[in-house]
Amino acid sequence: LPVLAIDIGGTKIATAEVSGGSSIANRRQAPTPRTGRGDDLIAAIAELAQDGGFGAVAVATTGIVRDGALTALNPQTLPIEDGYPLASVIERAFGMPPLVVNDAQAAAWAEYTLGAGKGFRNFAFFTVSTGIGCGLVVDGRLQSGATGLAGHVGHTRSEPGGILCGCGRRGCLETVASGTALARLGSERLGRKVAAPDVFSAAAKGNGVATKIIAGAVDALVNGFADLTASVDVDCFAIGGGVGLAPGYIEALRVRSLDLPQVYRRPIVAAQAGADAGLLGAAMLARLRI
Ligand code: BMX
Ligand code: ZN
Repeated sequence: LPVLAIDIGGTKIATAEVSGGSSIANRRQAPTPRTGRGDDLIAAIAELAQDGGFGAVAVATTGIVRDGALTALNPQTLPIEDGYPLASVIERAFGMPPLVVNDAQAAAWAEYTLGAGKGFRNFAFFTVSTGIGCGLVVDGRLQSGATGLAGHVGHTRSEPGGILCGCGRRGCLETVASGTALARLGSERLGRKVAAPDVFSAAAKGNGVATKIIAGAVDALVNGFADLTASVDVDCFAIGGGVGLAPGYIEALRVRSLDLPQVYRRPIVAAQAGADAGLLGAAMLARLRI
């Protein structure tokens, strides 16, 4: 029987049926209800997925997952009540206890097992989307940590004295380089309300302000990679997410990384499972658990 896989992001929710490890069918998606109420997420999922006929249910979600409960580290990325009992609510809706894992951790596992991270023992996957997520495989093991916080590199300090992040710290990488950050910086500096893709298209048309915003984000990310490499000696970085997979973005990261001292430089590649890595990784982890 296929696994029902659900990916809850800050911008969209996707569901799909995953069979035989990596084949995806009936992929559907809808905007994430950003109401702060967990039950609204469940209602959106129930609209997308039919119930029944599944061997397991797997959920990848933005935020910190601890014992099946979901808490936002940055409520601006996904507003949600603290400790929302996601696993038990999904179990009630779909009739079986789901596997629940952070979205970037799930995607890291998919990329490590069958995608861009294959063959590396220490591997990092970054999603640059609404927020900045990161999943880490260290010595062949996916890291989630005792409280689910492992890999939240989007909340390491990038800009001392920078703006307050939704997590409560100042100048987090996520405040500088996420899709949300690009939209905010773009709106402030371009003098009109823009979304992250508008900043990219302005830069593509030669707008200097937009080009500078993206360069700042790229620089912050590459230095985040260097910090992580200094911490756990990452062998390879794979990049996903709507911003991360924007045309030219990975090349910009590579070019900027050439300015780093050689010792910190690592391959930077595109995630192979693309936008489905979270769905696939969660499904794979659910199968491992069975
Ligand atoms: C945030 C954090 C991470 C998540 C990352 C990417 C929340 C709600 N989320 O740093 O757990 O992995 O964003 O999330 O605190 P996405 O929604 O952009 O995929
Ligand atoms: Zn933060």
